[in-house]
Amino acid sequence: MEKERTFVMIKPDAVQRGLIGKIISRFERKGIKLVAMKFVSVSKELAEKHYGIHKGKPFFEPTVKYITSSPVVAMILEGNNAIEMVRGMMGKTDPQKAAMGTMRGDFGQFIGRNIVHGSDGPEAAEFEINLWFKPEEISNYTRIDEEWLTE
Ligand code: IDP
Ligand code: MG
Repeated sequence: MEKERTFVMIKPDAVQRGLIGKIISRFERKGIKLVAMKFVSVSKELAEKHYGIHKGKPFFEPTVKYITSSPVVAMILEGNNAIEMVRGMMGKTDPQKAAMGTMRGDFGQFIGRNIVHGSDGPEAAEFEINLWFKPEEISNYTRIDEEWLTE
C-alpha cells in the first residue's frame, strides 16, 4: 500500500456543534498521521477555488456560503491508502445515505451540512493540499506507532 497525503476539512457545522475533537480523535485512533493543521476563516475566493469543479451546479453557491459561514479546521492527513481510507471513514456525501459508523452517518442529517470534507482522489488531494497549505506549514516526522500499523 502506498503512503498518501489527503486534505481534510472539518466543516463549519461540525465546528459550531463542537465536533472538532471527536472527528480528529477518529482519525487518530485509526492510526492516520496528522502532518498539518490550522483553523481558518475561509474567504469566498478560497471557497470558490476549492469547489471550483462544481461551478455551475445548483449546489455551488450554497456550498460556498456554507463553507464561508464559520471557521473550519483544515488538515493534511498521511497514511497508507489515506485518500480512500478517509473517504470511507467519512461516508457517502449525503448523511441520510451514509452508513452508521461513518462520520457523516453518525453526526449529520442533511447533504448541505455534511460535517467533513476529504479529497476524492490523488489529483484532488494534490490540488487541495497546495491550495490550502504552504510547504513550510507541513511537518515531516515519524510517529512512534508507525511500524506497528503495517506488516
Ligand atoms: P463530497 O464532499 O462527498 O466529495 P461532492 O459531490 O464533491 O461531495 O460535493 C461537494 C460538497 O458540495 C458536498 O460535500 C456538500 O457539502 C455539497 N453538496 C453536494 N451535493 C449537494 C446537494 O445536492 N445539495 C446541497 N449540497 C450539496
Ligand atoms: Mg468531492
